[in-house]
Amino acid sequence: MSETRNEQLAVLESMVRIRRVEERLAELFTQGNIPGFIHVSIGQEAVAAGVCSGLGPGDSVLTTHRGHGHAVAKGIELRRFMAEIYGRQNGFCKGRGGSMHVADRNVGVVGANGIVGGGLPIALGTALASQYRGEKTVTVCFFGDGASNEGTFHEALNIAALWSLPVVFCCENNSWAQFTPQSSYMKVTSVAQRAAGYGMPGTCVDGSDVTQVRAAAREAVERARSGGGPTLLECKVLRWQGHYVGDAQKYRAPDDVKEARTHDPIRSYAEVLGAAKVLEPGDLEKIEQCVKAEIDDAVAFAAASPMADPADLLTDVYA
Ligand SMILES: Cc1ncc(C[n+]2csc(CCOP(=O)(O)OP(=O)(O)O)c2C)c(N)n1
Repeated sequence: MSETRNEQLAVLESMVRIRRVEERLAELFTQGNIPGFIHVSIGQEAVAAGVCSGLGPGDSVLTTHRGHGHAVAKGIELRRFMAEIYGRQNGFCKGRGGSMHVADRNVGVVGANGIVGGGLPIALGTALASQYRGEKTVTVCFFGDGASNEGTFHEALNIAALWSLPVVFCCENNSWAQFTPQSSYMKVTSVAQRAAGYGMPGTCVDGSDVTQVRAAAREAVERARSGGGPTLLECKVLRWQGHYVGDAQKYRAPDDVKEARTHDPIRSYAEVLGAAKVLEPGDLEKIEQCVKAEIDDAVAFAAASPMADPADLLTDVYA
């Protein structure tokens, strides 16, 4: 499928926005401006940007504790996103959720989730609602390789296949679950292999290559949208940083970290677009400037917003 220059530049811009947002979050967290924990996806941006580039505003996304990139790529409003992470009243959850609980239903960000594997059953809910109403919208559920060992993963894939639900299960496999390497918690090396056990297609791509991610995601989204049921899409990525901001990764060989950082999805896509004369001199600088201005504005908004009020603790709760 041929695509326009603007579409390709938008994908590059999306990856740059994710990277710069997370770099800023890490900086603000280290300075003590942000409560709780922050998990960044630096180095993994091609998955969020690539998959979300094929979705429309009516499509839904579920994400994880490492979910800033997915929310940003889906178009979350940066001001309220930042205010939520700052713990401020203007945040999407009035500052009570923080980084692991951002959500913006206006753009289909159903929610991040601090419970590993927690998004999978919720994705069945949005996908079932879409199928029931005949809406032709798709749900993408992002999760990690660690989450693919939770019961929720197996239950969700089974029902999704059985009911042909319009969902794409996107496993962002960075080969670590906190401080444990993948080989210590699962026998198979590829999560996509597990698709066969549930009767759905499983695909595995290089998640550092946004072109590959986009092609595979497009096929999976089209299958879901046209009533063909779910797909398990595994994107193999490399984790540049620790599990959370502040984790020095002492449990990892320094060469492994060094090697991971040689796979830069932004640099490689910029090179591809440069060689094709899609990216012209000055384009990347313009993208950087525009993204910086958006982030500066969002941070200023968050910092000026009132703190979440402890007196509101019991409002908006069910029981
Ligand atoms: C149900 C549950 N078990 C354990 C944890 C603690 N925990 C937080 S993140 C994480 C690792 C998740 O690994 P993975 O799914 O591969 O995602 P990644 O962090 O690599 O993006 C664990 C075990 C949790 N939050 N929820």
